[in-house]
Amino acid sequence: MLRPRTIVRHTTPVIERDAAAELLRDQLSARGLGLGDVLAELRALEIETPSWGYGNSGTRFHVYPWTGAARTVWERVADAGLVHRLTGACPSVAIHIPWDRVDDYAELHRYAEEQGLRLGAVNPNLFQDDAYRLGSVCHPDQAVRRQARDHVLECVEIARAVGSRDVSLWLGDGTNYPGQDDLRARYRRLLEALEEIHSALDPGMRLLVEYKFFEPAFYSTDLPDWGASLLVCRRLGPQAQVLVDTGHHPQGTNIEQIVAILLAEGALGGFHFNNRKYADDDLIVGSIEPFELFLILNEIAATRREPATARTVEEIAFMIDQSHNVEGKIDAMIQSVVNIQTAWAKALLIDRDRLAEAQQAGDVLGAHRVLVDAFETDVRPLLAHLRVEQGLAPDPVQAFRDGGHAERLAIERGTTAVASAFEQR
Ligand code: PSV
Ligand code: MN
Repeated sequence: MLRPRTIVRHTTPVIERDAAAELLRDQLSARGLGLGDVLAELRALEIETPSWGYGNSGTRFHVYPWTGAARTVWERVADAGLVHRLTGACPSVAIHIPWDRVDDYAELHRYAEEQGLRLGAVNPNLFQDDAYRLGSVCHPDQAVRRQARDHVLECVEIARAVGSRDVSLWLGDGTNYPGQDDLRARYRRLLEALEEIHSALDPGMRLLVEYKFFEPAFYSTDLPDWGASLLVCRRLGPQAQVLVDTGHHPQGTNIEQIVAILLAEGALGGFHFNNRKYADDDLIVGSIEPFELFLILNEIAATRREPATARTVEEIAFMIDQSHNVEGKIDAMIQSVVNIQTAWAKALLIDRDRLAEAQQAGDVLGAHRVLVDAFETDVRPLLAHLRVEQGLAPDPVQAFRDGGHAERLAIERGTTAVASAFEQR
């Protein structure tokens, strides 16, 4: 039974806010952590947002245009700049070519800098040309393979021109029916193309190899899982690393274990964070499975200081890859950033000594409770503290909503009629 609710309206008295701060300090010191150290770790987390998350997008059924949504690459970069100004945590924006193609990349680079941003990962598009009906770099026709490879090489050039470290590769390649193509031949074609692309990278640049188990192909996918990506990366060399998109696994997959193994192998290059309920839903990060997000970030937090994994952890690209179909773009992006920061803060609060002791003693429930204890800690005061200390509003989603940004963008940009989901992403 639920008792009837009594609604009490009050503003939080200072004494209660101080009590929250006290509680937080107690919680930290009980775990042997200092507030300053935790804040430093929180400040260190940089999240890259995707240009394509700021434009209109939809499903194959319909695209609902959002008033004020970005229409050009310049507007997408401007929106990413606004997200960074409100969160203090998103200093780079990923671009997708040709969606973000411009004549002068030096100008785009300068424009991003004016917005307080770097241009981040460059994403080739190997799934939208008519020529790619049977695949891109795995296509049976050598001319199509060459077209695909040349496009990725163009992206390497763009990355070079804008000072970006990463080219982030996802293929839509695969087959729809058994017998449609020779699976081993497709794998050979894949390796051949990626070897050439990898050898075009400058020292310090990386090729991030993303996998996905289905879609748009439904029988076989040429890079279906982390194992295939890792095998390919191993063939290519240390400048190739695996990219984990959290929406790209079958239901029930233990993603945090994949992350743990890739970390141990020094092969985790980055994430595409989003959330899913059924397929590759590209929903707001942490909106459906916040515990999963916490467990993924736990693996990162646990290994960030270990000599064997510290270097890999330092270089991980924490990127968001989501599209907003029925909600606004910018506040939803900020919500994703907040959810990642929340999960990261909780992961930092795990009492690692107690956890190790319980694990060593075979105390199954005890070990589990250490994780749950951190997950259930209210880290909102901690994150609010972090933001206020950086001169930001304590709640960046609210700051966006109160700041008149949506209204201003609606006046400046209006509503854009859109043709199809992918054309506008
Ligand atoms: C494919 O589903 C994907 O996750 C890849 O990262 C693409 O680049 C992106 O989505 C396109 O929206
Ligand atoms: Mn992705």
